[in-house]
Amino acid sequence: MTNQRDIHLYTAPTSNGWKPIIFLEEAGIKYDITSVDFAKKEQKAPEYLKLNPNGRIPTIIDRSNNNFVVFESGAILWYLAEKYNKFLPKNSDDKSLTLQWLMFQMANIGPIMGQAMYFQRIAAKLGEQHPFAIKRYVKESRRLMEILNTHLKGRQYLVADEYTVADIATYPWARAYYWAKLSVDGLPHLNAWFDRIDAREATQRALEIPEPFWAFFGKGDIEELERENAERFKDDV
Ligand SMILES: N[C@@H](CCC(=O)N[C@@H](CS)C(=O)NCC(=O)O)C(=O)O
Repeated sequence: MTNQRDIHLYTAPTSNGWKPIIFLEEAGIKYDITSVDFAKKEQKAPEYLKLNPNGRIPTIIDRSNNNFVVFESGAILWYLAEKYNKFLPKNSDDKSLTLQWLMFQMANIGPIMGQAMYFQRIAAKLGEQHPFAIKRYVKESRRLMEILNTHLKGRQYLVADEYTVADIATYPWARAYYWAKLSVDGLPHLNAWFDRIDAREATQRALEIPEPFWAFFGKGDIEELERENAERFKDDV
């Protein structure tokens, strides 16, 4: 007899790291979790690189499928959606739309907002000032938020008025606009979508696993959290 659960998740409290947690909490699936400590560079350890060659979180191992490993948060969400038959529309066009918005998050919102966050909250804090990069990434991030806002007009969720993996991927990024020093003023449909997802208990519970990082959402001692977070990346400069 073993108490091991099917899914073993390696993650950390970040926008990408929360995606599989949101899925699993929403779907009511029990899972094992290993919190990866960036301060100790655990994401770059040789053992971890065998699971995730990119040296980043999240990663899952599916013990019920010959320890099949999945890395890249979008691929993890898709794998879980197919495995558990949740948060993925049945209709093939809606399924394609879900993949399109998931790709939009993975290829645009994540990388661009991630750089807006990095240059302002990490590089600047470590003494690297790059105003042009900041201007570019914040402007691009705002443009991406405007695209979401336009698309969400008259819609409850990104696709087919149901909560899908596209919402699950996009929310922990877009909702962290504070950390990217990005204004979402004047974007009523995006803000209404935030309110709708903020009201989902399982999603909010997920944001406290493996531990909260409230600074992403403008709460807590921002100065201290910013300092602590930047410290983890001090070898970058
Ligand atoms: N495209 C990857 C990006 C993963 C990623 O950048 N993860 C960040 C946290 S949000 C990370 O592990 N950072 C640690 C590092 O850069 O060493 C995914 O979506 O899984």
